[in-house]
This record gives sequence, C-alpha cells and structure tokens, in this order.
Amino acid sequence: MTSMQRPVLHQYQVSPFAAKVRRCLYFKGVAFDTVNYGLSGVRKIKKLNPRAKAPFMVHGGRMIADSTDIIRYLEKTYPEKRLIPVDARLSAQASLVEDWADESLYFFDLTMRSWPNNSALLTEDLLLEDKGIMRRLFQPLIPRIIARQAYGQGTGRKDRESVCREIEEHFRSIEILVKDTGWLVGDHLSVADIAVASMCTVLDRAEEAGALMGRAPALLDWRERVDDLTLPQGTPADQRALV
Ligand SMILES: N[C@@H](CCC(=O)N[C@@H](CS)C(=O)NCC(=O)O)C(=O)O
Repeated sequence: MTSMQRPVLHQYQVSPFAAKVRRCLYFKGVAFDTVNYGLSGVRKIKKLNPRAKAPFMVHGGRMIADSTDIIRYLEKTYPEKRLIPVDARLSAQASLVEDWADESLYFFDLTMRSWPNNSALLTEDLLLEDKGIMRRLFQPLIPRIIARQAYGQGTGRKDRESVCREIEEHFRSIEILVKDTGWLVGDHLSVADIAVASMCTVLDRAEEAGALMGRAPALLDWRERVDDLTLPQGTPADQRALV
C-alpha cells in the first residue's frame, strides 16, 4: 500500500458515481477522507474541478475527475485487490458494462425518481447537505431540474409504461449475465458489478424500479454479493446509497 496521504473524495454523498468510487475504496481497503457538497456547492466544486462535476478525488497533489478515471487511478495506485480484469477481453467487457451503467441506467434513475410519486424522496436525498435559505430555494425546483436533465438525454421523453418495460428488460439482462458465474463479467467481482450495483441502489429508491427489482431474485442475490464485498460490514439497507 502506498505511503502517500489518504485520498480525499469530493462528492455529492447521494450520487451513484460517488458511491461507485467509495465501494472500490472499501473493497481495496483504502482509508480515505470525504468532502461533501450540497447543491449550493457548485461554485466551490468549479474552483477545484474545472468540469464542475462531482465526484473528483485529490491525492498526492493531483486532482482526478470522473468516477471512471478515479477508479482507473485507484487500480494503478492500489493494485493489490484488482477490480479491472487483467484479460483484455474481460477488461473491455467490464469497461462497456460500466459505461452502460453510467450513461444509460443513470438516466432511468433520473427519469423515474423525478416522477411525482418519487420526487419527495429524491428532493430529500439531494438536499442532504443544504440548509436554510438554499434548501428552501432548491426544494421546489429539484424535480423539475432532474426531469429536465432526463428529458435532454431522451429517457425522460418516454412514457412511464415504456420506461418501466425497458428497465425491467435491463434487470432481466443483469440476471442473465450473472447466472453462470455470479458476476457480470468473468468469474470475479469487477468494476462492472460495482457500477451497476451503485445504480441499482439508487434506482431502488423509485417505487416502480424497486417493485420490479423485488421480482428479480437473481438480481437481488447478486446485489447482496456485491454489497457484502464493497460496503462496510453491517450497513443497514436504507444506508446503502450513502455510506
Ligand atoms: N461521468 C461523471 C458523471 C458525474 C455526474 O454527473 N455527477 C453529477 C452528480 S450525480 C454532477 O456533478 N452534476 C452537476 C452538474 O452536472 O452540473 C462521473 O462518472 O463521475
């Protein structure tokens, strides 16, 4: 293990991208510090990360932005417990699955959680760090801001029935992929499992996605396996998006 200082993860705590990085750190047994931001922290984030997005990590005088790049950095810096397969074909598969989680599943999360029946929980989650006037200012705007992001990407333009049908198909695909070895890629936990499980954890907070996952036993078993290896022991179910 490196003798450098502890990595510092700058994050929106509820972000599935931050969760993905934290799970890698837990799995690798790397001690780290966090700096949490609320929605009112965008200006502070921009000063440290010109892309103005979180998570980003500061370590050994470097700033690394984007969860995918952070994990590649962690893999190089702490290679002891690998999360990126050595085999080129498996590594390519893991990379594609990770990108699918980040760029497709994420927008199902934004779409479904901005629906009126889910938006109170979404608002509560996103305002975890915001207090006072900023909280009151953002509160009524959040579902619309999130729905606009999902609309811009496209998933948010689809009717509810199509969105539910598509996410159910994605859950079925996950079940098929984990059937033989227990893992999405190859026969070990990889970054692919961590990226998809992180998205499933937040998707679970949408009533409809939670109900569909509840009818996917192989997916639930696989999530338990991933959680056992990548979350602190004994994390209660309702804290799995946050630790
Ligand atoms: N590709 C990035 C996505 C990060 C991302 O979209 N973060 C969101 C929070 S979940 C964010 O910073 N949004 C602020 C913005 O878009 O201005 C990653 O993997 O880290």
